[in-house]
Amino acid sequence: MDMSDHPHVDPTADATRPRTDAAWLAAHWMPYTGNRDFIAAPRLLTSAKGAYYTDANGKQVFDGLSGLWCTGLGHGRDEITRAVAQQMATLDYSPAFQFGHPLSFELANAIVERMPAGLEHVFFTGSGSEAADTSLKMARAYWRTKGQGQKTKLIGRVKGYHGVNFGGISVGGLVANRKLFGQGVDADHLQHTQPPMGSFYKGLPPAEGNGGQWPGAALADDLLNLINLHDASNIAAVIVEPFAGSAGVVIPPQGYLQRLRDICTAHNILLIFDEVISGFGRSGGWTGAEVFGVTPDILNFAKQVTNGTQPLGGVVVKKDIYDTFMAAGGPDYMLEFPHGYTYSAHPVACAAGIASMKLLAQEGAPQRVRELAPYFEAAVHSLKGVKHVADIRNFGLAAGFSIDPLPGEPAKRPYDIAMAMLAKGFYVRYGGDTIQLAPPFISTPSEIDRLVSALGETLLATA
Ligand code: PXG
Ligand code: PLP
Repeated sequence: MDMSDHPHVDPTADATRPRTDAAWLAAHWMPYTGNRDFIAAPRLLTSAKGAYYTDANGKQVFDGLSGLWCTGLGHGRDEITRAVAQQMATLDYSPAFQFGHPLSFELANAIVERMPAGLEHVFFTGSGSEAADTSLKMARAYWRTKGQGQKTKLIGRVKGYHGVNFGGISVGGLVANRKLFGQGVDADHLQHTQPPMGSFYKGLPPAEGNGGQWPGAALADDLLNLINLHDASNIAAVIVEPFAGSAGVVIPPQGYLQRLRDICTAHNILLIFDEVISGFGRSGGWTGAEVFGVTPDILNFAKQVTNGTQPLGGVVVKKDIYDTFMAAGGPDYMLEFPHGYTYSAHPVACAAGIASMKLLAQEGAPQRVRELAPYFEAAVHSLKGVKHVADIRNFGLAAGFSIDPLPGEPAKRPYDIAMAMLAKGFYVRYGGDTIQLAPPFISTPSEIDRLVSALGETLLATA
């Protein structure tokens, strides 16, 4: 068959440079991407080392978001590369159901060791979205197993992000992620905790707010309103991010998470922390739970667990939850939880996870973040008062900037800013009316300075 006039075959292609013609690029429908814009001006990264990418033109780009919040140790870490290569050559796959391999147990124990006391059993998934839906199904099944099958309603939070599967978007509170998709899973939402524009709080907003203008920790009492409305006998779980990443880095007021914990405990509702971004270093501890001093019943992770090198996520549960399923499992040959993925605890992903967890510990990554965080906080807040900056929020090595919207086009200016930053050699995240920074844990103070001053210059130059 002659393929020479097929649009996907280009006989004139230069093998030394990636193809970028529209017909070629359109074959991949890219996720969360303006595909038409990308095809018109492709942004192709071809290699990465440490805190920098190299793009298809050979230009160095600082990784101002650690990939998508997942490569805190920097790129191209030899220990992870070797572990993955060796695992590929030794056991590239083994059936996830009814069989095991030693690495998943090693990784599960390494994770449990880093969890707050009480979270003892890890269920592996392939991503954060799968972790979210797994945790929600676990919560419902837990109550049904205990004879309280009417406890099905799930409570999320406005501005929450829990991935893109049906459970996750139902509890999620970013409307753009939900509005195209119709009926989801039965859920309701707490108010968000984002302070009014112009608050410029550093770290956690105060418990009692700003002269009474801002309710602070009392926002958690919104859960009592939802309990009044739905009754706790119908509610399975509350799921929140300790601090919200995707929404533009939204930090809980002091005391907020503890108050949610207390209300959940008093009303027999499970509390789920989605730590896909806050976990394994970004918050300045192994978990946000540890840093905020509040332990959930279920904790979700992904991203940083493999330093982004392999898709892997999971759900860690309290002993009581695991024991409840085991006790209700029927005869021993029966399975206790009819759920799992072909790639749950994939051996190669587990190898990457074990190597990453070791590196995080060896390099004291959570502590390094804790030490760097005040410097980062001072740097990002130095942009207070700069053109277009409506608010700045930060925690650990994460910061969100709210950008004054262009009339009718709230997402346009952040896009323009991110593109101008890229032209200067800095990758930053734009989403909604925000710009987000999450530099690698290995960043130096001078790299943080360069990133923030480039952002300052870009803001001044943006229309
Ligand atoms: N929960 C939380 C809290 C997340 O942040 C997910 C679940 C879903 O994980 P997966 O692995 O299915 O993508 C996430 C992911 C961004 C951005 O720039 C955030 C995420 C993913 C991609 C981009 O805000 N969060
Ligand atoms: N769809 C079909 C037809 C399948 O056979 C399977 C798994 O066997 C799935 C979806 C689920 O895939 P995964 O386990 O990778 O989530």
